[in-house]
Parts: sequence; structure tokens; C-alpha cells
Amino acid sequence: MKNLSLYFFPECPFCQKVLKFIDENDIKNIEFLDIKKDEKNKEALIEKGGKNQVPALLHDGEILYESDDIIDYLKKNK
Ligand SMILES: N[C@@H](CCC(=O)N[C@@H](CS)C(=O)NCC(=O)O)C(=O)O
Repeated sequence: MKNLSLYFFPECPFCQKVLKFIDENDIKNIEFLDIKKDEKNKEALIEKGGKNQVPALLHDGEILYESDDIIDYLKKNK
């Protein structure tokens, strides 16, 4: 599976849902980018995806928003 990046912040319940799925399915090839811890991550998310909404998954140079869509993508691509 290719490398993926997940934009998130820990207090976000939709992020927690995706993080739980990643943990339960032992998915390892994801880099985690906290948008509250580092302003640069937030700026990069807005630049790539156009909005400051998390969770957001970067794959193939594109940003995928919506926790359910991210989980579907991970199910199909893991
Ligand atoms: N329907 C979205 C909801 C995501 C959501 O509301 N995220 C919040 C943080 S918990 C957020 O980023 N809000 C800022 C915004 O939407 O601009 C999902 O399931 O991923």
C-alpha cells in the first residue's frame, strides 16, 4: 500500500473514529499530521484541500475529507 497522510487533531471525534479504524486494522503506512500542534500542517491542508476540515486523508496528491469516505478508502486500499 502507498504512503498516506492523515490530517487530524486528537480532540476531534470524527478523527478519533478514523484513528480507531487505523489502529484496529493495524495500518502502518500513514503519517499523522496534527493541525493544532503545528500551524504548518493546517496551512498545508488548506493549500492542498481548500478547507480546514479534519479528518482529511492525503492520497495520490489529493485530499479526501469525510471520516466515512476515508474509512471506505482505507478498506478498499489496505
Ligand atoms: N462530516 C465530517 C465532519 C468533520 C468535522 O466536523 N470536523 C471538525 C472537527 S471535529 C472540523 O474540522 N470542523 C471545522 C470545519 O468543518 O471547518 C466527517 O465525518 O469527517
